[in-house]
Amino acid sequence: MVAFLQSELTPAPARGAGFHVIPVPLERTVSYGGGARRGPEAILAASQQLELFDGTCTPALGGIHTAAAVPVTGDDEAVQEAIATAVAAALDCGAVPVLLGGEHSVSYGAVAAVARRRGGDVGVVQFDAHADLRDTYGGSPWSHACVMRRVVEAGVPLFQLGVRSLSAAEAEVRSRRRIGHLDARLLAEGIPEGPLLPGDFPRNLYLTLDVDVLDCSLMPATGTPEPGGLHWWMLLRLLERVLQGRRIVGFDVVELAPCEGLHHCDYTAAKLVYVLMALCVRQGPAGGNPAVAQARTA
Ligand SMILES: [Mn+2]
Repeated sequence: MVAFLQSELTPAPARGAGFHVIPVPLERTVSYGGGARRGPEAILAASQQLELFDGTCTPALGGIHTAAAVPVTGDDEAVQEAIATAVAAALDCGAVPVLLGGEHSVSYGAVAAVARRRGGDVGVVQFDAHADLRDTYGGSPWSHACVMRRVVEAGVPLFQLGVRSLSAAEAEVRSRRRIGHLDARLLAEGIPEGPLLPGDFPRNLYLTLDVDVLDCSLMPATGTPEPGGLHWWMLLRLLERVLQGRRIVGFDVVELAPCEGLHHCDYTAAKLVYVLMALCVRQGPAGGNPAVAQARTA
């Protein structure tokens, strides 16, 4: 596997890098189209085409280290623990962990590691077509369709954007657990005025971006595509609005299932990763890494 943006940069060593890119080629509980295990490799390959300057800053100057892919061969608990270990290693280096999925289940181990480190002072903001709040799916509690249920059960606050597909039981979980949300149907009318997150939502955010939050015309290369999704500038505006007064302490981009001939999807996912790195730089470093601050002024 090539390193993220290796075409433009000498890959940074783990210590001192502002970002640790962590590939997690997990594909275990596919419910419709397959291929998510090839997502990380496709994002890394497409990253070679990115422009270093994103129009506002040059996030790559913060130093990007691409870690070894997380082993995904053990049982579900072992895989989540391996993900948590890789994320903890990034946090130990003062870097922002950047996970490349793989199916959405990978977020759980990452959120667990970040929450452990932050003493629970972290909230998850999920961009997704689906609520992913099922108790079990296809017989597994570790299915991609259950990952946010596991997160809220761990006591981590959750806010959802772009959802347009959920079961009646998931809707009930949302209201019982008071999970905040801005669904795609409402966002189609425009982004509401005022703060998007509740005032008491944690200041430290872990962002999880399921690429199927994007409209399926823009992002057909995903396991469970849904019409009526977000378009590029809407997604970027939402990210900026959500981050006002808050900061990113880790993020993931998941569920890219590359399709032969649809290379714009791989590139869109890679660009999303880089846009999120730029937001980290603009909003302030997660781990206090001076390299990220340097990229802000460069
Ligand atoms: Mn999802």
